[in-house]
Amino acid sequence: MAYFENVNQIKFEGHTSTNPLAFKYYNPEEKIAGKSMEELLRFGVAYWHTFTMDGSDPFGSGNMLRSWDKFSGMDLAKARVEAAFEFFEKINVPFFCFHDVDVAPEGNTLKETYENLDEIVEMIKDYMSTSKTKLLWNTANMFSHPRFVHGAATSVNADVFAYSAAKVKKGLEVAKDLGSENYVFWGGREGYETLLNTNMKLELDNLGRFFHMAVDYAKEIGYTGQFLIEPKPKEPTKHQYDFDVATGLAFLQKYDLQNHFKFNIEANHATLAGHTFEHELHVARINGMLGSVDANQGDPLLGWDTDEFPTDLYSSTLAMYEILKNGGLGSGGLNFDAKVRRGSFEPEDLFYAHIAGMDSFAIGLKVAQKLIDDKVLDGFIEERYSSYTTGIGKDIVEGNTNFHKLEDYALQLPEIKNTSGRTERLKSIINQYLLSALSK
Ligand code: XUL
Ligand code: CO
Repeated sequence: MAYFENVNQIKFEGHTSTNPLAFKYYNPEEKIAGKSMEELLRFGVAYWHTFTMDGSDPFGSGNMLRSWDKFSGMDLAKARVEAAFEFFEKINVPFFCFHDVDVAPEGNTLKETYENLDEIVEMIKDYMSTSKTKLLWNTANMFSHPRFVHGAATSVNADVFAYSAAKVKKGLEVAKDLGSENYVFWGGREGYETLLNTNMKLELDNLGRFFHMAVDYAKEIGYTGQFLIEPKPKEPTKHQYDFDVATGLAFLQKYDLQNHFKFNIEANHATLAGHTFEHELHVARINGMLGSVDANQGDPLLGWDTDEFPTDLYSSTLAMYEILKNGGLGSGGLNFDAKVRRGSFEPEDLFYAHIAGMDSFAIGLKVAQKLIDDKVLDGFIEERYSSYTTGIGKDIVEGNTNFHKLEDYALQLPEIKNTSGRTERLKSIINQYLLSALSK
């Protein structure tokens, strides 16, 4: 059965195409610095936003028109798998991602939940055997069910800690079974509402213990995918422990977990933390911790995680710049953790949204590669820091000086001269590069 019968295979038609169901910039085979766009961008579809999300918000009920919604229970779960693989093929993505509860309904007991999941995972495995679409990552949803009201691995309740461990144990088995390239931990309710009732030290120590047990279990079963932490500062919890990359990194270092994890960086989480997307990518990159990306964008006029499809070319360019500088994403990818707006409720909107996101990152990739080839920023930055390549600057970076010598040097300095940072000039160069890429 076809769930998207009005849509055929989405193809690349180039930037002059007026066909709404075609890529204008994303050409999977096109080579950028020797690698195909498909290999470099590694796009993924988020199962939850595309096949499970119904459009409901705190003020209104579900309104998405989804032909699989005529089913319920396990039949609905199976119909979603069929629809998902039809969608993956038509939009031509190499990856998808899911939470356990996105693909299979919870049963009345944990055992029943496992049985439901096993059945659907078998079906997914079957589809994957003939599909080019692979699993970028899976994860356990440990935030929706009321049992997680006080968190999962940081819950006040040891029974919830144990239940969460069981869910992640199962998730790692599923990851191994489906050949998932990564396993994600997003701490949905791993945080606190008020310090008046919170033992933060115990909660963080427990989170450290939980991650060590996950690392041990992956080793035990021979699962070799990359572990990823996805930072987010707030929502649903007022304060979340994995606030941003810097906070997450300090946590991993404190609990001696830094060699087992990297970060999955989401654009909208970065902006909620008061950072740009590229800031978070950069902090991860310079620490060797950039693992994967949840590609979306927020709305500067709204204060929450709006999870919009990414269409901001400035942001996609600076993001791709970081990713290229990182030498790519390794086993990671660009997962569209993004949902269509409530008003975009028709099934075709799922295609328009992904096309918009994929084209935006394809443009970002092209412009970023050109900025790197032409050493636009590298050249400027190299020159800006040139005082550290000779004389006293060289002594500083090579560790050949101390406060005594520096004081002697400062005392005999005539006049200190600084040069302009040229922010506006650099921004206008980026605009120039963006516009010239768009006209090709
Ligand atoms: C929530 C979010 C999650 C994670 C996976 O803000 O980003 O969907 O990506 O749990
Ligand atoms: Co996310």
